Amino acid sequence: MAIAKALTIAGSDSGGGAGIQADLKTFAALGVYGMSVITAVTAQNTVGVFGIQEIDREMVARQIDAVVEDIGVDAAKTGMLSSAPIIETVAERIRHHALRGLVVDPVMVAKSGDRLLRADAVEALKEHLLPLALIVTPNLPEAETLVGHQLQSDDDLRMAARAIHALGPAYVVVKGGHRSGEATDLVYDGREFYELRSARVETPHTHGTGCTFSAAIAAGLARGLEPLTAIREAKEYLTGALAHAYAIGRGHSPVHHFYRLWPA
Ligand code: PXL
Repeated sequence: MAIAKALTIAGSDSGGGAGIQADLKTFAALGVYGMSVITAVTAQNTVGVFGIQEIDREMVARQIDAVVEDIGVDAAKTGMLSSAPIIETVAERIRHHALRGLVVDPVMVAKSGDRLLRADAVEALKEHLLPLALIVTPNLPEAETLVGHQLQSDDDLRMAARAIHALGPAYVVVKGGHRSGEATDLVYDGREFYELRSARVETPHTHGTGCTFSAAIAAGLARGLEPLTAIREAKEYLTGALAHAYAIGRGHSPVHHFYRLWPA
């Protein structure tokens, strides 16, 4: 059987724990051929982000064209997109190539608190990219930004999932990592709600968790899994990667992408 191929369209994390680097490690760990379109380069480590340089939109488009026209893409994810022009370019190329199986991780802020999406680009994300998404994976603060108000109760979360679903994605996953107690993810497919539960892993090493989760979903989709199965398997993979995270650097270290292959 031909190997499944997944693409990440995201920012580079020089520290190797988030962004493109986390995505490619996740694809490799899950047995999928990985490709990357870089939207921005960050100078970053486990402590913080020390510089961001965006890639010209023409160069972003050329990277997408190059991999799609030769290698092919079974599923894709987007991560850090940085600006409205980059979002518009990515959305236009995704439509042009009729890419399917798109997971949108609406990355806004790094673990260190540094902005990865310009404030004026949130509208572009909602208008141009979310309508193309099969699955969108906001954390709690991202869901609040997408709907424009704070979310507290379980009812608030369900209302938000409905509102985000109305923007276009077939599946909305509101991640539980920023909530208190169990790390319960709320999934909405336009008809039903599913609560995916897992015990919270107590670790300071959470750099790149969102990137890893959305990349793992894309890997599952590339391998032909149904969306809900891909989401469940990604959560299981991420929980293990968090449980096996090891310290590297002085700040928030990354998860252990290869915990199923070698001990840290
Ligand atoms: O986890 C969000 C994220 C996405 N992309 C890049 C990042 C981060 C978080 O640090 O650095 C490049």
